[in-house]
Amino acid sequence: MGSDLPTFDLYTYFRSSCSARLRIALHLHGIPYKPIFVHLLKNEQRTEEHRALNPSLSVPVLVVHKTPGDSFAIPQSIAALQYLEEIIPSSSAHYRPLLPQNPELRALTLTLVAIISADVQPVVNLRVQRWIKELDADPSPLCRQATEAGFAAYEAIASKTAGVFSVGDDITLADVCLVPAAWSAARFGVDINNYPTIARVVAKLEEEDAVKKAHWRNQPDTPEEFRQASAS
Ligand SMILES: N[C@@H](CCC(=O)N[C@@H](CS)C(=O)NCC(=O)O)C(=O)O
Repeated sequence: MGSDLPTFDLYTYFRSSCSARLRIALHLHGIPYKPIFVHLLKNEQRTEEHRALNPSLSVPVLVVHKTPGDSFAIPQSIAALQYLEEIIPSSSAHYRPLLPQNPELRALTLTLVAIISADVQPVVNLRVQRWIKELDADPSPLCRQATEAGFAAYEAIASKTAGVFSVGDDITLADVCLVPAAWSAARFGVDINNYPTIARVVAKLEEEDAVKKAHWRNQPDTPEEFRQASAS
């Protein structure tokens, strides 16, 4: 990495869609990071050590080392994505804006980001699925329904804004959030082909090296049985 940026640690879990947003963005920028693995099924997000870093008891957390001895943590994925947008100077080799300059397109990009990050993911999150199971109910129908409702909204907007990607022909933060949501959707039995713009854009995104590197099947903490060269 060039000397123009801080160094980064990323608290991540292979199957976390929110962590995948950061992995994709960091790879798109070509910024190396040190992954620190938090096993969600083993409740490592609920330790006192993790609470001190992230009171929301979740991943990702992006830790920014500005100078030796001067670090801070960003414990929300969208805030971390936005931070990266703001600190990388246009003179940097890592500069690759993921938010359009045009205010209208930027607003539409952030609308798509919010559909995934505020309307869909919180409903399908691990802790919500666990709460539903505690009521002796099956969380799968709710996960599918919340994803389908969010994808219908995303499709309605992206069908008007998309070029090669969700908004125009450049990858934006909308795409960074969409592709991990599509991986989760597959687990919930959602047929992505019901959303033609989403299906087309996700297929294109999956050709990107940054997305391949960030894929949940390709992480150092991915268990052996999930490792596969080309699966969703
Ligand atoms: N709004 C948060 C959501 C983070 C979140 O829910 N992360 C999930 C993984 S995608 C998590 O850590 N879940 C652990 C749990 O629910 O116990 C963000 O965007 O960072």
